Amino acid sequence: MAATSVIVLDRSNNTTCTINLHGATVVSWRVNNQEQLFVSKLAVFDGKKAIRGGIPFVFPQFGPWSFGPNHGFARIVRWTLERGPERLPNGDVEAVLSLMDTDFTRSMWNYPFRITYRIILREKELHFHIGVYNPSKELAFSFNLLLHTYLKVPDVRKCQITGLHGCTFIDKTRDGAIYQEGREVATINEWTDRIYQHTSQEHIITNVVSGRKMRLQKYNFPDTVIWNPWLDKARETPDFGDDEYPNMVCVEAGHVSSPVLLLPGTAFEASQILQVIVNPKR
Ligand code: TA6
Repeated sequence: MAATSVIVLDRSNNTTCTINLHGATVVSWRVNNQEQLFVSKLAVFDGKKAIRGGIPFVFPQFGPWSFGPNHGFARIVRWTLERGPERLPNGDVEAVLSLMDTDFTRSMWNYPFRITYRIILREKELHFHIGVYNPSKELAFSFNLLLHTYLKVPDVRKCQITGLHGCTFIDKTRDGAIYQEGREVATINEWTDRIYQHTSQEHIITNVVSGRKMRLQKYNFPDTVIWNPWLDKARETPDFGDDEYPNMVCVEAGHVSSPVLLLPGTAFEASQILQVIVNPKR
């Protein structure tokens, strides 16, 4: 019997987080039974490709890669459950996942590495702590790292995203041309695929599920990717329903516009916190 691929963190009060070991993909985060993440109805769970939605783990490459698949291999390999799910004294529930190099990964990227990925489910928050370690004694390596977060929204055209004003961004819908964000809050009314550089440590996304706001805080993730395929790209994507683009927005914390250089024997750490803002005043 195949070992389980799905880990459920249950904090009671209908607050749960479900993680698929394929790609360490968080596939569900329910707060008082309200799903916060978008997963396409056409998502594939055959272990052959990335799950279309939730929060896939992007490493060692963001975007096209001459050595392997788009967005690297971490989101299409099976991770290990190191610890948990475990209830902490304060009621939070945590699990620790890990990934290390294998023949498969070394066939594309010939470096030893260790990743630990700690996920903590709090009352209205989901915390992500990532450690990338270079166990080599002589080889340094460089990598991108990004959490490819698909937020579920009633209508993406009503969302406003803070924390991007004044930032330079690479616009992948305009052949990678570089612009500066002039708007106080960014909105999405067309195909959007932007790598914003040196963004604020905090973004607020309005009009997520139940019309609430989502706070995204990030540490050691200097960049933020904003993506919505809109209709034409959705039509071109087999595991994305043609009618689904209004109900999602990707706000992706990452270290992508420049690679992380990891010297032998050293580690890199980065974190993200997602928080459902219940009190609209905050
Ligand atoms: O994060 C945005 C992006 O880089 C878009 O260009 C789009 O390709 C998206 O990732 C999804 O990529 P995927 O390989 O999962 O289809």
